Amino acid sequence: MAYDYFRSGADDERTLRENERAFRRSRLWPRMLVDVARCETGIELLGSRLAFPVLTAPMAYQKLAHPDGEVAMARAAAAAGTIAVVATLATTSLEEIAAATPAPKWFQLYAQRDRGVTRTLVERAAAAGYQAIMLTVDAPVLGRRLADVRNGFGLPPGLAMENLRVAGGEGLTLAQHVLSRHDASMEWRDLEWLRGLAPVPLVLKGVLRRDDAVRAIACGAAAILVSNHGGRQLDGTPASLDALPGVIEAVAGRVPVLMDGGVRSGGDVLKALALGATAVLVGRPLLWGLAVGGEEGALRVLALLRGDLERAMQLAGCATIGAVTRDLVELRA
Ligand code: FNR
Ligand code: LAC
Repeated sequence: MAYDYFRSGADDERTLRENERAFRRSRLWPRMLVDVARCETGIELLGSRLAFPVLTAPMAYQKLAHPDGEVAMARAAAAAGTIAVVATLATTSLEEIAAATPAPKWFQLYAQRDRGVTRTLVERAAAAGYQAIMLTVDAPVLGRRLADVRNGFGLPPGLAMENLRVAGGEGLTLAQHVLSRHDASMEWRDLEWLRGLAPVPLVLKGVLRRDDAVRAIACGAAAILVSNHGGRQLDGTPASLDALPGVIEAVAGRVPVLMDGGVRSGGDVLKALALGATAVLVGRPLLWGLAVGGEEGALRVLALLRGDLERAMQLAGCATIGAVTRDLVELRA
């Protein structure tokens, strides 16, 4: 049941497949005879220094993968020198995760129907030192994941959505939980209210369209995450990699643009960066690492990605992230 939940995409899983395929279709055009004896993968993002441009994606219910759950994931991110994005639907409270490591973290927000609950979540995250609020905008309702429907998937007894103090075993499926709690009425104009709740930057997760990206900036977003939720929401959307260039063009450098969906290797990271992304997020591979080896397992996945990126950069003739230019990648339909 847990494996099905982690792996699945919505409906026919076309978008889920496309995310990885888009990376496989695209090509790298390496530059030769560049001094890459030293390679520097570090970046700056919203005031934080990252050892390499890969963040851990917010994912619900991480104690389903390993008893150490979100704490292990956050510690792995810290040890790797990057930022963990902690989910509203975590099975560990945001305060406990914050206490587990002093490294910078962001909080992923699902806006709740009860605005008082949303307000409290944002205030708690800010008080606990989270450095950005990442509002997920692609899930007013939950996508239909057929395996989860068959399994009647919900949080099992013994675990709880600790940030919301909702226990598992209450008989609600995840889809029912989302339907009863998430605010499906949220609109652009509500972002002003949200931004007023705490003085932390707001990042919008789940933007695919150019016009939405422009609107996000007009509403004060400090960064935009191009994402189709790992193919778990609306099936039939383009691969994140294919949506990226349009958003990059529309944003025109005004705010950092991040992407996630299908990133599985250092070459994939390089491709996203070449198209203009400032950083990428990785989802499922980290859950597999977490399931196999807890904190060490998740850290191993991050270390593999970092080493892989460094090698890809050197082989492509890039000694720094700044040297990763648009001409290095060719997108193919
Ligand atoms: C997610 N994702 C997600 N996103 C979010 O904003 N809030 C959430 O609670 C979750 N939960 C979640 C659970 C699981 C099991 C998965 C696999 C994904 C989406 C996630 O943040 C990210 O967008 C994708 O996972 C990226 O795609 P890849 O790297 O998994 O291909
Ligand atoms: C998911 C949610 C909860 O993708 O965002 O399962």
